[in-house]
Amino acid sequence: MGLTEQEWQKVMDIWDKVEPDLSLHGQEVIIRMFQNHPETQERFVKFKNLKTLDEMKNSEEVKKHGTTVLSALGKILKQKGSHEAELAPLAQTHANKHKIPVKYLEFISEIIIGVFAEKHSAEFGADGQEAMRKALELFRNDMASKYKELGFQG
Ligand code: CUS
Repeated sequence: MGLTEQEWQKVMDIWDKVEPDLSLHGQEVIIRMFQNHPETQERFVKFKNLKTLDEMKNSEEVKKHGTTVLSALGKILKQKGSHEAELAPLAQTHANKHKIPVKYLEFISEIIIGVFAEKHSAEFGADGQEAMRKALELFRNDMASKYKELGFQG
């Protein structure tokens, strides 16, 4: 289930490309998420009212949330699996407050890989994508165990 040192290195390599422009990447991820999986948009009161693609693109809230999501994820990935301290509070709020099922975390993981691959096709090849997929799986599995401890079916 874990990643090799080389795989973590690939994850960090792509993160280095993404990090200088977290808000742009985050915005794309959130917008694509809402477009491909409209049910996810319903989870957030502040996003429910956004109807058109233009409204989403112009929304400061979407940009802000995209940055929040990717910075949280970046902090976790940098722990290379020893992410207990970073993950616990996130699991807590997502189980109890936002009620984000594991399924939605699967959606967002695939979208993250898709957006990064589009924006950085040269640096983020099949092996990099595979490494990132494994890292995000690890993240989701640990979120799922925490959800269970907290009594959230997820
Ligand atoms: O906010 C947060 O934090 C989360 C993320 C992580 C990674 C956990 N989210 Cu938000 C999520 C989601 C969204 O936003 C949307 C849809 C789905 C999911």
